[in-house]
Amino acid sequence: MSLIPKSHPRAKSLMIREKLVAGFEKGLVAKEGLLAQGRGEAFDYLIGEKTGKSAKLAIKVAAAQILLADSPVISVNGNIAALCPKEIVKLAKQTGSKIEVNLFYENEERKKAIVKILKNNGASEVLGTNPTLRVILSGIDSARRFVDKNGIFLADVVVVPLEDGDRTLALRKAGKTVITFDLNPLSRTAQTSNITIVDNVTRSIDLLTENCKKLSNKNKKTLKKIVEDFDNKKNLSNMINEIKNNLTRRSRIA
Ligand code: PTJ
Repeated sequence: MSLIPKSHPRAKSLMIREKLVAGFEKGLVAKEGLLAQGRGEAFDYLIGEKTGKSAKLAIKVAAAQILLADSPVISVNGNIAALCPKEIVKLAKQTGSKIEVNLFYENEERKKAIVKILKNNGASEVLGTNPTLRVILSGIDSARRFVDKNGIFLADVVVVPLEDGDRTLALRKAGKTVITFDLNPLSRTAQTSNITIVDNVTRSIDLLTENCKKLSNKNKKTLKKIVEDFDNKKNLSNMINEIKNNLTRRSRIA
């Protein structure tokens, strides 16, 4: 049972933290994942802990891009498995995407725990665990280089929530379109992805699924136009302005 009173002004943020700590205790999250959460929380504070205009636009474009994909894959790490396993499976089912476990801090036990929680939440198949299908994605030194031959290796569009910059770049070099969730608009991941959703993944993952559902009856031409009209760099710059305006508003109150 949660020890956080619902009336606490920072209840939502503290509950997300609790989820991650519970995920750590269940063997899903790396120790470093707790630090990554802290980094995210700081940026979430700066964006006002809400899904801003730029994030909403990126979500719509990401949805169009996933619907246009021939072979979309959602990459899952420890933090994502702890924070939103049910929502990941829902997105995968809505879009026909494959799910692949891919870890920065490789650990077989943790991988098994992640697969288990995804399956408990309805995933029929989780890639990234069969050693005979393991291939190397060049340009990465971390364990993230090991990918599934039928998953990320083959994918044209890869959703990589909470990522590290090296792999984003390697995926781009391998010709893949990369969609990421990252609360830090200045991170290498945010800056090198094709579509960056600067928002807390726990707030926006369902919005992405809803947008996929809403756009699923649109024709290819309409979806392509949504993607082609989008400029990630410009959107990130708008996002930074949203943070600036938020801080200016707060400095007036203080
Ligand atoms: O489970 P593993 O072994 O694959 O490890 C996963 C972590 C997250 C530990 C690993 O990928 C890592 O070290 O990530 P970084 O380099 O710390 O980057 C994490 C990024 O995610 C940072 O830019 C954070 O601001 C951002 N972030 C943290 N929590 C959230 C988030 N973005 C969106 N939603 C969040 N809840």
